[in-house]
Amino acid sequence: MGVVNVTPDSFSDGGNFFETEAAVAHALKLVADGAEILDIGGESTRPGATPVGEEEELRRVIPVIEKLAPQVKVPISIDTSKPGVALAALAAGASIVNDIAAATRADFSMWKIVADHRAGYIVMHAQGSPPAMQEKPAYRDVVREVGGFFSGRLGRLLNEAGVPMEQVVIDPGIGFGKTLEHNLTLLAGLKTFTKWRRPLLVGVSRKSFIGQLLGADVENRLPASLACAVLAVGDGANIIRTHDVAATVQAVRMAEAIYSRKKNVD
Ligand code: 7PJ
Repeated sequence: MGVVNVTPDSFSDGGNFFETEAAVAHALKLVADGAEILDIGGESTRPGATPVGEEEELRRVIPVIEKLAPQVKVPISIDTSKPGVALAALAAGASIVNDIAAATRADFSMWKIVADHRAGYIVMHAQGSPPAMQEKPAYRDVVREVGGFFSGRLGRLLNEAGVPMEQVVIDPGIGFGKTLEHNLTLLAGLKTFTKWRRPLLVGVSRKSFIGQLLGADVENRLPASLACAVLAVGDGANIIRTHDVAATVQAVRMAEAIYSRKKNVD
């Protein structure tokens, strides 16, 4: 899954022609590099980031999805916490909702939209919401608690909103309300999350826990991101969310070739 950020700080300073064109061009490059899903996001979820209003988020992402959808065969996911943005994105040609606020969602409107559109739905774990989530993350047993969240949520999606399991991807939400120790423990325990028999998504690309462990700044985290991706695939991850598609595809393809032979000899 290739990341396409449509935020003014990554391109120009308004939801204008150039910003849209740059995002579309970037997305097409990611597909050429081997991305099999495009994740379009218009709101930064970095810890401490200021939230973006719905109107502004729509202005950023919808023109990109409208332009991109007719040009690509890969599914487009919308990275959003807002039901209104998800709805407009599905109408514009997206087919997956990447719900980064799945854990704190109180109302059912997002799930109803997913059910009505028969869209894919990424249920990502988080403790708290982006502005404050890194202030004091706390778990007794992070792998158990994230697993408990998936169990509860898959049941509610089906029973309360009519979203069948087949539409759902699970994601432990690396970096979302987690300390360095929590992130490493989740990655070490990833195999546990294969028991739901749903595709497992992992997003580690350039994240700050890599900087915390290794002291690498954000431009120099690719080797560690690839190490995480390779290990995650070995433990059953099916989708790797990344900014660096070409490098990640190469690392993951090599890992898969070796892992698949390992299974044959056990
Ligand atoms: C994730 C995401 C992730 C899913 C971001 C960043 C933060 N969506 N959106 N999983 N991370 N599903 O890329 O640093 O891990 S934004």
